[in-house]
Amino acid sequence: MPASPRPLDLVPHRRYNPLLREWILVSPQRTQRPWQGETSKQAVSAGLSYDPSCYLCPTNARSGGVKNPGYTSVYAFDNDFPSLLPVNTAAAQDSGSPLLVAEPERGCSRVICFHPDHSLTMARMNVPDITSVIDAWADETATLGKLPYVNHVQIFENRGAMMGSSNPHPHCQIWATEHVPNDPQRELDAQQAYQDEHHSCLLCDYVATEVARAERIVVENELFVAIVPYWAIWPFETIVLPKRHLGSFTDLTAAERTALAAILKAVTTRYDNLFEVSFPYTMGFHQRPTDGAAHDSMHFHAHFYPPLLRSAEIRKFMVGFEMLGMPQRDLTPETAASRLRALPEVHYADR
Ligand code: H2U
Ligand code: ZN
Repeated sequence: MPASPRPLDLVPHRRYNPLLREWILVSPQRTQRPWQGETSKQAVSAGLSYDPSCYLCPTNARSGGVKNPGYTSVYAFDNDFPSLLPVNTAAAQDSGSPLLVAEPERGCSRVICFHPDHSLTMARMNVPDITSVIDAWADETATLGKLPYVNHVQIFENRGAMMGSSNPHPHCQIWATEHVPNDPQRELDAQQAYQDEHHSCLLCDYVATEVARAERIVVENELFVAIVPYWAIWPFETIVLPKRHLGSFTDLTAAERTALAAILKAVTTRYDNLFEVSFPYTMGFHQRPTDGAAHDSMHFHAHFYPPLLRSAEIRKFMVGFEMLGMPQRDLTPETAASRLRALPEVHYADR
């Protein structure tokens, strides 16, 4: 006799990621053991507002010798160790083999300090100060996007040593490139294909679906929503989406900038509250390329990719089957969302 179907939170299954057009494996039966509720509380240190040895603090010298100004708000500078250069003299070479292909790539790298206070994180900053960072992201997108050799502006933050951040001072990086990088290009192609087939926007339709069902929403306000995607890979991954269809930082109204700041603070606060530690993550924004084409099907969004799974020490590794086969998760996105949603809005250090 065939087994009767069991709910998805009990049995292994595949879920489809429509943005990358790939499958992920979900094995929720592995988490049927009761949740241990470990939080690995770390003593909240007072934190230095100014660290004389930090190369990002105001008035300090950076490693290349340039001195930072005594900045009082957001401060942006050209990365002293850029991954891309505006002038690229690498000649496109004929290697003589179709299997040995290389080409030049131009661009530039910037660093943005969010705030002069060394001890802050996005979760501990106030909404007006985060809004100033969003204003800077919009200005950088516009300025870099106008450069003739820049066609895509990737803004990202590595937070915490576990994610490779070189310094706790609140900051992010921008890599502006001549070509659209792989994942943004895959997402653009998927959104265009969906638009062609359904005559509507993939992520507008996704927001409507998730808002109606509510089970994967972490937090929302009038203009933005944060969701653990149905196809999330990282245990507590989220996607942050504007409810209105817009394609770039440069499209955000003043009200949307404030609403985005509030959502970023709300998401990062819940992350910190989950294990009562400063939660590591890589986050970044996907926006319309700056190549001059309309890219109307592009729906602006942020991805948060945090590695922690069960405590401040126990992280998810992308190894083995993930490296050789496909992404896999145990905890269902629905469980992750309900755990994040249930956490207090107020940061644990302020309680
Ligand atoms: P990460 O923490 O994500 O690594 O970003 C810090 C960036 O700051 C890194 O790309 C740059 C590094 O090259 N940097 C400078 O431009 N000047 C310095 O004096 C040190 C670090
Ligand atoms: Zn600092």
